[in-house]
Amino acid sequence: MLEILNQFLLSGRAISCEPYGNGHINRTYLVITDAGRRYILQRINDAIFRDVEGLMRNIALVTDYLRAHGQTGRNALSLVPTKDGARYLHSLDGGFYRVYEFIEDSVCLERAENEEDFRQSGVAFGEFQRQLAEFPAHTLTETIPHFHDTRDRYRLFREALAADAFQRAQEVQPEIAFVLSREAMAGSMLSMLESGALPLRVTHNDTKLNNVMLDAATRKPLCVIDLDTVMPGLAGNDFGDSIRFGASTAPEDEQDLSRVEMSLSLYRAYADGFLSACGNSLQPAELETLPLGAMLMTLECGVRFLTDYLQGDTYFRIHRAKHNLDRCRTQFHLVADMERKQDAMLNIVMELARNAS
Ligand code: ADP
Ligand code: GN1
Ligand code: MG
Repeated sequence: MLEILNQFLLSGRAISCEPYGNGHINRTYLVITDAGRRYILQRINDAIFRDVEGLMRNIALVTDYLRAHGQTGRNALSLVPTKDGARYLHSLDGGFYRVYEFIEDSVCLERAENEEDFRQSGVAFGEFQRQLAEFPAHTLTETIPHFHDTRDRYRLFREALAADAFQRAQEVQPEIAFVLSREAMAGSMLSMLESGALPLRVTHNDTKLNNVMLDAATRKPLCVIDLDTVMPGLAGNDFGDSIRFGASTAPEDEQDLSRVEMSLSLYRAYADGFLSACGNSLQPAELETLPLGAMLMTLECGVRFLTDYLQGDTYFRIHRAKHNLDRCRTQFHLVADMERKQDAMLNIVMELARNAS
């Protein structure tokens, strides 16, 4: 690793490089130099992101745009170039590496410790949405085609089920039934996009709480990170993925399902932050689909975990046997809970949107 780091324009010489964070996709390391500077090194998962050049161009375009529009210092991710002036390194070991400035004096949460932190993460993603409202979407590469195409996720699930390459289908019959009974819902938002009822926006597409940095002292948002999936998408999906992860009362891989619930007060806190930051820029049809976005993103994520389980855990990094199955079960438990709470979810959005306008 130190050899790889030596090819980036760091301030000082790297003296340590340790695995860092809880991402499921890339490999992330915290780097410290003898000049006392810290950096984030990432090995990009090029099995998942097939077009690394396009991906890194996206990140440069978005971060340059944010900086040009006033997001300086800790308010935007900063790529550190290689000594050759490139945005990333294609190393001799075959890996693709990038380095970011470490965002100092910040916190990155796996769980909402309180409602206010979760509200502030809503502000961060709402601002992100608003800041990129005029961004030329056509300049972005689609880094993972059909990423939040829930219909297509169902197609891939059916393929994995038919193949059942690891003979795991038998043990997950209740989960399979859960997926199949909700297929009608899968295409609902995309159909609205296709009919012109919903606009396409530049969205983040991975709005987990641990993709937001808050200032450690003020607990106010600094910036949004993990820009690998910034692509044209739906506002409801970005809102929904935040709720999926952050409004749950338990971690994504909780094994005791009695602890897993979609908290309406966390939901309200997030919706409040998100809408206060971007509310006026959303169309009425988008507002109405925010609760549906939460259900769909949670269903889709559960389907993805289950598909990966059926396929032998090749996509999401696992840390124990059946990890993806545990993750899938929390997601379906949350979907069922959201189905019961959908009227309340819609009322909250409508009430907050009225107050914001
Ligand atoms: P993944 O795609 O694998 O989720 P992320 O880009 O989200 O990777 O990074 C993983 C974790 O590393 C984040 O959740 C955060 O804790 C930390 N991290 C990433 N970039 C930075 C940064 N620039 N400064 C500080 N911490 C960071
Ligand atoms: C992955 O990269 P990370 O850990 O932030 C995944 C998301 C899933 C999430 C589930 C590129 O996010 O789509 O919602 O895991 N990212 C990709 O925790 O597939
Ligand atoms: Mg992440």
